[in-house]
Amino acid sequence: MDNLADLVFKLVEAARNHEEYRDKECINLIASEGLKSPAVKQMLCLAADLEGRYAEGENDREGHVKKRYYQGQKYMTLIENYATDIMKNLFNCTWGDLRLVSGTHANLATFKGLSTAAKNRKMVVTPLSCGAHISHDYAGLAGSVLGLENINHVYNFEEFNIDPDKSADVIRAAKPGIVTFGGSLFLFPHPVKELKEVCDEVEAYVAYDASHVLGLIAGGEFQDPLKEGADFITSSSHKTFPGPQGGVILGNAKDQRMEKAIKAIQFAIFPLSASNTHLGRLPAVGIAALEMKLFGAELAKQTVKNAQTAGQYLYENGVKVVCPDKGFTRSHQIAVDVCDFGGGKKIAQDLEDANIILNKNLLPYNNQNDRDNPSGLRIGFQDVTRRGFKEGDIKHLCDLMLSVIKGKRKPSEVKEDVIALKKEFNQVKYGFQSVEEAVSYVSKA
Ligand code: DSN
Repeated sequence: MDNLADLVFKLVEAARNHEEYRDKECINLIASEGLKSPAVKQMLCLAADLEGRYAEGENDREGHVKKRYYQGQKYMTLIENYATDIMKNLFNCTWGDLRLVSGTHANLATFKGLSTAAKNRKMVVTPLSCGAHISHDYAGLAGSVLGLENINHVYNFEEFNIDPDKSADVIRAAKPGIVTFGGSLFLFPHPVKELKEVCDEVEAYVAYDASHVLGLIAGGEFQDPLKEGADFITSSSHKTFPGPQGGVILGNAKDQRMEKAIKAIQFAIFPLSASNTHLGRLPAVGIAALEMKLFGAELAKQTVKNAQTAGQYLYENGVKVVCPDKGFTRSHQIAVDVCDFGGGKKIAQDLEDANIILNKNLLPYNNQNDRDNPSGLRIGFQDVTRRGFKEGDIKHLCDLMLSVIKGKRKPSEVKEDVIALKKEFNQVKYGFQSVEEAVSYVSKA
């Protein structure tokens, strides 16, 4: 091992190099990463003291601070209440909780809370192989941490979606306490409204993991799960919703059934799964929510348009993009099968060598034991869209990708073009350049 001085030197150098590499020289197509505006980044810096403080205790039925166990909280309480109210306003609901440090934490608290509020510990979920997040699965926190009994929705491989009729039969037979929707490979809205009646019939709580699509929901470009009948949204705050890394749970405290569940979820947050809740990110969440309120519709529309444009263009140029008959996607992502070109692992690496960053992905019909070499790629367009890419720019980017995928050019040559393209899109759009600009905008509105 290096001596301490060398380690520190290398650590600082790696951190600097990372900023240059990923922020300035690479094009980011990882579907789970968001792009924060300068105002959101500035707000994070302005909240530097808050980042080191402690707050723990109980919240009330509006998601406001009820009790804290430390002194010195007077502004921290206001900050938490205001940020929560801004998110409630954006998603048109009466209760929210921002104390979660990630989307997985939001799922942990929600599934734990609902498993005590619900009549049993059975949970119907999307199969992991079909795009559910690992936290929904028996192999992840739902099964291995919380000991919930998982039963799978029936998934239609051709539609890339849950089969509503067959899943209704599964729910009717299993009579679960919880039904979940949403996930990580998430191309089309899930059948929430179609399955709401049967969930009510068996008295199941409905939780919808919106981590990937929260920004699209805010922009009105994807199904609104609460309107369609979900009881709770669980989400991270840093994917298509371009805030700082964190988590959120949203719902409506509209009756005794919901109040019982909210109380159980709040208990699952504190004291069960969080002590300090990392408040330094909360002012920045509020700024990101304001940006989504003002610019979210335009951003979400262009994001989906860009994803569909890429789907169409790659497909027309000989790459198997899934679901051509369905317009490829209604979200920020597309899924591509590159088995004809060497598989997901090889192509993701070749593209990384060309400074185009995305992830290999198992597709539902792949051998699920061969996680290292799936045939798929998952490609997300939320980052490039926020940098200002329109349809023509997306086609240009696809041309660069195609030249690598088809082996027509060396990745190291394409890399120079990628760095040049990235330089043309070095500003963040659909947001504010500073906190002052955000404040002055709302005060004039
Ligand atoms: N695993 C992440 C994703 O890429 O979808 C979500 O936590």
